[in-house]
Amino acid sequence: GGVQSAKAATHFTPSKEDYQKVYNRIADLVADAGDYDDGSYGPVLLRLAWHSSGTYDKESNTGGSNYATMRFEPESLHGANAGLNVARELMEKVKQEFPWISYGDLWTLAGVAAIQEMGGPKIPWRPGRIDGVASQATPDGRLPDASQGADHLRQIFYRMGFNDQEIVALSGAHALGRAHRDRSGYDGPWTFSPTTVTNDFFKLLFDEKWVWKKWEGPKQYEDKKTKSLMMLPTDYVLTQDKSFKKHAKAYAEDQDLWFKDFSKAVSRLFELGVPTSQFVTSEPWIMANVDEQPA
Ligand code: ZEM
Repeated sequence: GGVQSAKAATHFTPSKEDYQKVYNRIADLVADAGDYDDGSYGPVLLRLAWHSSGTYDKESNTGGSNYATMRFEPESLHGANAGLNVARELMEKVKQEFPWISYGDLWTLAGVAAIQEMGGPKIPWRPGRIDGVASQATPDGRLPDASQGADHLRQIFYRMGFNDQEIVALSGAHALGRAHRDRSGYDGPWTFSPTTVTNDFFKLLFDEKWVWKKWEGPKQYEDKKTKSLMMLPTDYVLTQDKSFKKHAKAYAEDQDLWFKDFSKAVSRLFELGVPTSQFVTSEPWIMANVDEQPA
């Protein structure tokens, strides 16, 4: 009736084109990283999107990407989120330019742009997350602990509603980026091309010989040959657990298969905790890469 239409008239309803503009702005920032890490903000943006989504608990239906509660203390100070201030501050610039977008939509769209612009598969995405309040923040301990084994991975990811195949598919994100001494305590990249999405994480897991790194830091593996790559205990376990290994091998042998499964799992990950009724479209969108658009 009248109330509804009056409301619609006074509110800006962004279209897919408006979200594409945000995507494009994020893509500019991803590429314009100067000397930061390996020359891209893509990996740290993907990590922000993942940590804002991976707090989901299906039993209590709390956590997930809906409210972007990592903006608030103490969640912003949780050990697992160390270093993500870099990504949040970067996205703050985009928020200034497009104040109508919610933080949850902004951060997950940044994850999508990061994957797509670094050469990964298309990640179906749709907007609808709303900004929450500090009391909706999740307790510490919901994100995985890299020092643990297969039981822990299952406990954490089953809680989000994922199965073994999806755990392995999602873990392939470690093709990207690196660990930082002053963030997690771990050190180094997983692959030789940390700003390109490839299935090299899986290939290297099986092709290289992994030995414990001899150092004062937390227990991590290094490749015996070059000593320049790393694996976390939770990464290496993907080659040890029978069920994980089956999927990891399949992804090592077939990048297309991994792209397909990774896309599906990430798309779901980014929607955890968002009520279906909040989404503006029932069919998720495929955002265009920068190089697919007219210059
Ligand atoms: Zn990560 N991850 N992750 N991850 N992750 C790190 C870095 C990155 C685990 C983990 O403890 C760590 C997923 C799953 C899991 C990325 C994406 C995704 C780091 C290093 C650690 C310790 C942080 C640092 O020092 O900066 C564990 C235990 C996981 C369980 C399977 C999933 C799922 C991801 C996305 C879908 C990315 C992109 C990075 C690199 C960040 C950067 O700054 O370069």
